[in-house]
Amino acid sequence: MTPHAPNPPADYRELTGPFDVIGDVHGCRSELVTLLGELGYAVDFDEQGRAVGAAHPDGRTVIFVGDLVDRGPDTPGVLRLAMGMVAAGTALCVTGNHEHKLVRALDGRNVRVAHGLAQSLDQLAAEDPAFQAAALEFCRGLPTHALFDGGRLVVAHAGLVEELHGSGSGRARSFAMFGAPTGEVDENGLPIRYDWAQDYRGEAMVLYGHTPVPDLTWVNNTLCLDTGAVFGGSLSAVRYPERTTVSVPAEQVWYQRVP
Ligand SMILES: [Mn+2]
Repeated sequence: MTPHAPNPPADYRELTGPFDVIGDVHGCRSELVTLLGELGYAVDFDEQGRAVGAAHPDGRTVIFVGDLVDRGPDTPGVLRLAMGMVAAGTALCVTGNHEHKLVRALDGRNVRVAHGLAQSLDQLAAEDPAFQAAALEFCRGLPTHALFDGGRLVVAHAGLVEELHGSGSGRARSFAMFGAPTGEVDENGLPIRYDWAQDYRGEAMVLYGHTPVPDLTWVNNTLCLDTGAVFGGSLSAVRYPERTTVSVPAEQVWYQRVP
C-alpha cells in the first residue's frame, strides 16, 4: 500500500471546452442527476437504475471541483456516476479535502472520523469490494488542481492564488485543497482563511468550491460554486466560456451544518 501523497496539478491546457464546472456534491446523487439534466446531459442508467454515466449532445465536458464525497445520502452513487463520466471522457475532476481524507481513512491511516466521513465509510462498506477498490483508486488519482484552455481557466477545490497556478509545490497542494489558514479562529472556533479571491488580480478565471456561499458571486474573475447542496442549499454549475450559471435546489437538508 503506497502512502497517499497528493498528486501534482493536471495540465489540460490543450482542452478548450466548452465545460460545465460543478461545485461540491457531497453525496447528493439525486441533485447531481437533476443538475446534469438541466445542463443538457443525457444520463445513462444501468439495469439496476443506477446512474453510471452522462454525455452532452454538443460534446461538452463536466469538471468537478472536488468534494464529491461525505455528509450526503449517496456518496457511492455520486462516485459511480463521476467515475463513469471520467472513464468515458465526459468529465474531469480535481480532489477536494474530503477525497484526500477519505483516501487516508481507507488506507488505514489514523484520521478523525468527522465532517461526514462516517457516512462515506458506512455507504462504501455496503458496496462490493471491486467498487470499493475502484472508488479508492479514483479518489487517490485525482489531481490537486488543473489548468485548462491554455491556462485561461484554473480549477482548484479551495481556489488558488495566481503565483501557484500550475505549481506542484507543497504550498500549492495545500492551498488548493484547504485554502490558506491565517492562524486565527472565528467566534465558533473555526479557522479563518485568507480571502485570496478579494486580492486576486490574475488573468486566468479561477473556479472553486470548498466554502459554502449563499449565492454565486463573481469576485475578480473567480467564482465559488459551493452553494451548500448537502446543507439544504443548492447544487450549482457554471458554463465555460459562457459564464452562465445553473443551480438546482437541494431536495432536503441532508446534513446539519455545525456549529
Ligand atoms: Mn472542501
